[in-house]
Amino acid sequence: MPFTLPSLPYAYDALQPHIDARTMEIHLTKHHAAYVTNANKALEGTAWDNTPAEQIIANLKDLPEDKRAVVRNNAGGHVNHSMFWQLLAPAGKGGGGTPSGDLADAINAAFGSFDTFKGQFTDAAIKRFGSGWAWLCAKGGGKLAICSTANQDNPLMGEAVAGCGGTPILGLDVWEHAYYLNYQNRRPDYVAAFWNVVNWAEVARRFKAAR
Ligand code: MN3
Repeated sequence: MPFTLPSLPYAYDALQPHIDARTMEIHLTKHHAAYVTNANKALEGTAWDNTPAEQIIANLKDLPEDKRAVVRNNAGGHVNHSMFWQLLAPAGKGGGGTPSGDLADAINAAFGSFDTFKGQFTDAAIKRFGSGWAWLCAKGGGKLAICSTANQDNPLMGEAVAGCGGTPILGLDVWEHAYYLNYQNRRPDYVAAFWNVVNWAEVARRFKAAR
C-alpha cells in the first residue's frame, strides 16, 4: 500500500504563536506531501511497495542502488514528518512543560538535569549546518542520547548511514521551511519556541515502546 499523508492531530493554527498556521499548512501539504509522492513513485511496483516506511529506511542497503538516494530522502522525510506532527501539541494543552516519570528519570540519568538536556538538544539543533534534524534517541537499555542528522536522515537508518543511531523519541525539524515564514533566519528563536509545544506524553510513549 502506498504511503499516505497523515492529517495533523490539531488545527494548523493550534501551535500559534510558537509555530504559525501558514507554516504548518505549507509544511504538511507541500513539503511532507512531496516526500510521500516521491517515495511512492520510487517504490511503485517494487518488492517494497507494501513495507512500512520505518522498515525500509532501516534497511536502505537492501534497495537497488538507483533507488537508494531517493528513498533515503523521501521515505526518510515521510517517517520524520509523520513523527514530528505527533510530537507537537498546543502550548498548555498537552504541549510544553517538562517530562515526568520514567522519561524524566532517564533524562536526569543521562544528562544530569532537564535544563542540561534542553541546552544540549538546543545546541544540536542550532549547530546542525544546513538542513536536518535534532534527535533524542533511546539506545540499548533505555539510555538516552542526543544527536543530529543531515537532510531527511533518521537515526533508524543506523549510525553508519545517518551518523547517528538508536530509536528516536523526540525530533526537531531544523530545515528552513519549518520556520522561515515566522522566524526568517532566526533558527535559535524557533528552537526556543519549540519547547512550548513539545508533547511530552508522546515522547514518553515512544520511550516506553523503545525500551
Ligand atoms: Mn520539514
